[in-house]
Amino acid sequence: MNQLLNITTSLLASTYRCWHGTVADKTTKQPNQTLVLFDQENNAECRQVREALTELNLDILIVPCPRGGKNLEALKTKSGKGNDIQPPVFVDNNQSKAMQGAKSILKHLNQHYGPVKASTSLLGKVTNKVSSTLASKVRFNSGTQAQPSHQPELPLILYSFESSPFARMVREKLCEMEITYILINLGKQQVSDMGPATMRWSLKPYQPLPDTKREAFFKQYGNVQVPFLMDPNTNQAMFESADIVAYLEKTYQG
Ligand SMILES: N[C@@H](CCC(=O)N[C@@H](CS)C(=O)NCC(=O)O)C(=O)O
Repeated sequence: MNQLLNITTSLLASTYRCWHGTVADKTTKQPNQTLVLFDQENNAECRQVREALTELNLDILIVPCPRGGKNLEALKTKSGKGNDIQPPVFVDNNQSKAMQGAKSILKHLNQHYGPVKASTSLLGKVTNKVSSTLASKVRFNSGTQAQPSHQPELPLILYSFESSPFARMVREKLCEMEITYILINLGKQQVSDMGPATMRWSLKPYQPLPDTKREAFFKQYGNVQVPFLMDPNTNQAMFESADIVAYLEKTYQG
């Protein structure tokens, strides 16, 4: 996709979702056992789960399950449910629970990790479904279908937050290539986190909230910007969505 169209449609996708998945809880809490999400980036229900994860400030291991890919087949076989199982599937070993579908997952997150905004009225539910489906359509369903790739040994690490138009492009590519990654959510926690890293909504020098993942990132890299990809297989780390996508294609395509 042409870069201007790519950015415009990704901005539109976040706008259709009213920028859910932008603001994160101010506390950093993480359960002992890694949470796991069998995910399809452009699936409307998966999007709702990832929005909640950003808002709860939780990190998660993402196993991308695009259509026509090996991961989806493995999920169908291992679960013994065949075509009855579809992403999102969420595994929480802290609670010895696994579940499928946004409704059950959001209920579980709400019960164990903090309040999750979920519409209860019929109108709210329909609007939610329609806006998430529109967000998928406007991206021409990127991040849906598997592409030929070979897998790294160790999961990659992606710093992101759900509504970031730039991080979305990287997540779509990771999904199409079925590359498992640790998603570190760096949602916004105060007004001065808003805007691009180069044009913040504050005139004061940027300072993240203390004792947050943002502060740890800032101390290490001197700024906070997503997407940021780390590949422990090659010891590469980089900012810039276009560079990350090019790196993934060069390193893992085919
Ligand atoms: N040119 C960069 C732009 C990245 C960017 O502006 N990211 C925004 C989020 S969409 C950001 O990091 N804002 C600063 C922040 O969240 O603190 C790219 O393509 O990756």
